[in-house]
Amino acid sequence: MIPKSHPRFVSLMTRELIVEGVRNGITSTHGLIAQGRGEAFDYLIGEKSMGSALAAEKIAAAELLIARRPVISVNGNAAALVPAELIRLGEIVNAPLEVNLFHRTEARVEKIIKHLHSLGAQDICTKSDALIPGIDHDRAKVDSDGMFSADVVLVPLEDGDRCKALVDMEKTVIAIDLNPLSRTAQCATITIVDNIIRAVPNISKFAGELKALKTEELREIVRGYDNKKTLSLAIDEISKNLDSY
Ligand code: PTJ
Repeated sequence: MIPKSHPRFVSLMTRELIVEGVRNGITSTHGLIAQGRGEAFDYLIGEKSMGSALAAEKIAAAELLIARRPVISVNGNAAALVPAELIRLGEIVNAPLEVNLFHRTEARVEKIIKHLHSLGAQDICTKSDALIPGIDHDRAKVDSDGMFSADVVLVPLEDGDRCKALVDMEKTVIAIDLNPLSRTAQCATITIVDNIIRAVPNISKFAGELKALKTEELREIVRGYDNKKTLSLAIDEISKNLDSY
């Protein structure tokens, strides 16, 4: 039992969720390594949402609201860390969830779908009847009515190859990745350099605030968005944070 007074309470509890995810067969063992890598970047970031991340989260919310067919991709780490928050975001922006795994096994897909249903998810794309072009074997499997035909896809902790393949399909790809240098971060349309545990509630908050706007007003918000600039601002903010030590 980790006491709330522990200075690293949030970080340690997040680890617990990932470990529990692995124990329950939801998260892949590779997810532990991914989390460790993410933690290292979060440490450099200062474990808070940077200004550049908040700006990207607002743009992401607007894009999800503008979308005709938005889809939220859920992998084993996301399902362990923020399942209820992803369901809530899906409800706010009217986007189904779709379980999409890098280390895919049908057993894990089923367990994650069951887990999401048990938390109240109503709208989950469950078919795997289409393939993302250019990606080999199981990692390419998607739902023809879900990610395959989506115009905007939110991909937390995505693999670089698949991120690029989704961009090549001319989708707007919103990535959440604590590493601003990763291939995913570099190739996504919108990169949110933030921890998924902060990013998803932030996007929901912005989406709630923007929901009443007309589509043209939302388009005005996203107009001129420059992802290279966002990434460079994120790196600047990390450097400044390091300079303060
Ligand atoms: O459940 P699966 O099979 O789909 O597998 C999921 C993982 C995450 C294991 C898989 O996609 C993978 O191996 O990812 P990578 O290539 O290790 O990339 C994970 C990226 O996410 C890295 O750039 C990490 O810095 C970042 N990351 C890790 N934890 C977090 C994070 N970004 C945001 N929030 C986190 N909590």
